[in-house]
Amino acid sequence: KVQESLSLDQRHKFWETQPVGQFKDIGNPALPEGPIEPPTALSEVKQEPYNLPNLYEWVTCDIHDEQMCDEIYTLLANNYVEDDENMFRFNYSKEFLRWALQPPGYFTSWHIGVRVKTSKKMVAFITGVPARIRVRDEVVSMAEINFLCVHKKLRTKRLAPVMIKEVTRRVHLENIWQAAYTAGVILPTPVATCQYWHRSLNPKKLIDVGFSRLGARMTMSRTIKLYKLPESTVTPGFRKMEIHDVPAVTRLIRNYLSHFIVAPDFDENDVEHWLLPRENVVDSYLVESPETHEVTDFCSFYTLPSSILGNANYSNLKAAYSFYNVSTATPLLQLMNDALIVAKQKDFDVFNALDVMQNETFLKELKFGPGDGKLHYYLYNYRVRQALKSSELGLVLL
Ligand code: NHW
Repeated sequence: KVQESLSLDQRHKFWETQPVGQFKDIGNPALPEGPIEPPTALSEVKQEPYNLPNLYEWVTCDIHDEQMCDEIYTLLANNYVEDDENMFRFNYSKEFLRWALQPPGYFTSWHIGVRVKTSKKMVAFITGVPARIRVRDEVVSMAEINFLCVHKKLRTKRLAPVMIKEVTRRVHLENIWQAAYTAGVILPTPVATCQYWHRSLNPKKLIDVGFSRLGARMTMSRTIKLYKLPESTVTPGFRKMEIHDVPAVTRLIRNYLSHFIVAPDFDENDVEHWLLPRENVVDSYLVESPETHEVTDFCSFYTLPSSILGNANYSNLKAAYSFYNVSTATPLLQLMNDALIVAKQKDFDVFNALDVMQNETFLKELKFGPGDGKLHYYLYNYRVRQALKSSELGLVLL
């Protein structure tokens, strides 16, 4: 709480210049919802890249290129997001990065690196991918911005604002004027603030590496028993999603997401890309009614391990992140319990979920515990009049 009020008075030299909701405008009823600035003519978009400090150069990253993919992977594995205590750091896999960066209609020009001119070492990165995102009843073409990273040795030199302006320029060149992104830090101005919840699958390891602690009056063996799950799933007709399920899953998801204020507008191509299972990247299951063969329910999670920093026994934490889930016939609680069971079978250590969509209805009952730290959702050049509740969000970014 203290942190939040501090941040509201802080000056944001860069963000104050950008078309985003400003702190001083919070709650001003005179400001309309929608784009903050109108699009400009494409001919008026700056044609040359922004200037970088002299030692550095821009590079457009072809993620198909194995060596390029290695360089990006290494930059992120060593310099991307850590928890507040610097005990864990996201370790996105190369297959994951290829998936995240190449959805239908992606632009290579939005995958932007910065190299040291002399050594060619990759020292910074930012990406965008195109998405149609609905806000209330408007479907808006946006860029989803992710993987902003500056090498640890180059921090606080105002490189991030240049990276953000450059990706903005390249998004504008494709005639797109809005963006969505999430961050753990407070910037002007969140459209919603969410919390992560964690469900232990391998409590002994989680405690050993300092991810969680033994509860009060708990022993290790009682804790292991508390989190024990059945060997196999319980819902009849629960199975892995296959390519022929794409039309049915698309219908199910579209209908479900229509209930939220901000949500992606998925078509069949998007569903095939984002939700068809990919080994070690994304897992999706559905319930096919044994009687009618109708697809009635769906659940999915993505694989995002974290490096464990400075533990003698373990170096990798295997985490599953809840993605999109829809229940129409199976209670959501039972569906998600089956998701936990398959995640356990696949040897994940922990199952994470945000309190978005209807997730609050199962978190406590399925023994998720609240995490520290928040995740804030932002829109660029799109004002929403009032901050949304996390349960009004139907969007999960990677
Ligand atoms: S959030 C993950 C961000 N990455 C990390 O946390 C990795 C570890 N940290 C770093 O690499 C998911 C650096 O600390 C970074 C900042 C690079 C974060 N978003 O260069 P300076 C995403 O990738 C502002 C936005 O000196 P630095 C989403 C900060 O408030 N802004 O800092 C990305 C300050 O501005 P202010 C952020 O520590 C969304 C300025 O940067 C930010 O060396 C991007 C300081 O720059 C963050 N996470 O580097 C926006 N963190 O005004 C997309 C700091 O306050 C917008 N800052 O003075 C849309 C663009 C497309 C529009 C299309 C129409």
